[in-house]
Amino acid sequence: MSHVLALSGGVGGAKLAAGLAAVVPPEDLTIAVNTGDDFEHLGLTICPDLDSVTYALAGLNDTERGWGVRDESWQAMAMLRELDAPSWFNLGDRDLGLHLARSWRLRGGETLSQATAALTGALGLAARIVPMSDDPVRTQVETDAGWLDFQTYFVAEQCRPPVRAIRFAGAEMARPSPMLSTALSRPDLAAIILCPSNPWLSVDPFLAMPELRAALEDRPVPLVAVSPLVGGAALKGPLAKLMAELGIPVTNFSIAEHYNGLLDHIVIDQTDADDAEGLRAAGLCVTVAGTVMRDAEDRERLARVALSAARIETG
Ligand code: FO1
Repeated sequence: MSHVLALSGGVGGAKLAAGLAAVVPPEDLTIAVNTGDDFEHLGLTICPDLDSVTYALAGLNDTERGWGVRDESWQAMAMLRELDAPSWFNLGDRDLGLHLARSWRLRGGETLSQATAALTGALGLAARIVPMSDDPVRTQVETDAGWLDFQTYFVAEQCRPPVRAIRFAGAEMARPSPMLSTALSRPDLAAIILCPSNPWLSVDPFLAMPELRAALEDRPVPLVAVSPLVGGAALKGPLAKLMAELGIPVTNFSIAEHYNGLLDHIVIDQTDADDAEGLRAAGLCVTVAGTVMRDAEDRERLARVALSAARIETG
């Protein structure tokens, strides 16, 4: 098989990334992950989306909660509360171990790419999971209370404040990570897949890096997006609320329009089959499929659908 590059955010994206990793040989797959949600907390560097993808591929993820490690214990959090230290961001004990190991590596001089390779390798993952950049990019949202860092908005404020605008601090100067750049320039690159992540919060941080946007615009291969909407709503997270607040209709047309000529093909859910005709009329190839991923079978099936949309045979 030729090389596949997937761009992913957290939870929804991580599910498709896990499906791709199950059907594409590890040497043929690069999964680049949003780092706009990353932040510094309690002296640690926390990379929620990299961790969601890592845990999903390692089978360690908590599928109920959607983030963090399953069968987690919370002793460190209990101690933090006792010590009157910040406890608004929940760090399970095993998860904390990962943040400690990453932060230790970064403080020792490794890049985020090197630290991520070491951590995913130690967890036994053969798949190439890479940060979108080794330079800091920080997603911030503008609310009535001013600009909020992403995790303050998402976790501390539970996405309650209406969002007026979004920015990606540092993106203008950020370069794609070495492994992402390598994947983009591979002569055997066959497809780029946008996982079903929030276009405004999880994919835009990638596109805000000028070098990456230009590389995607000049790509010689199909770009296939799997829509994060199901039945005109988002399965999880603030996508539908955010779109409404930004004055954008919560439809697949808005998603396609947002990517502004970048997409060749969009995979939409079967409950939105009526959108197919209009999307095709707008010049896109469309595949209608079940996009809800409840288990490994669903994840692999959707991965095969996305690959076949890019004309890659998985056997
Ligand atoms: N999301 C929450 O809603 N509450 C939390 O306390 C929380 C803790 C957390 C810890 C580690 C981690 O990797 C992710 C965590 N998330 C939490 C999810 C995180 O906020 C992500 O940004 C979302 O998954 C959006 O992609």
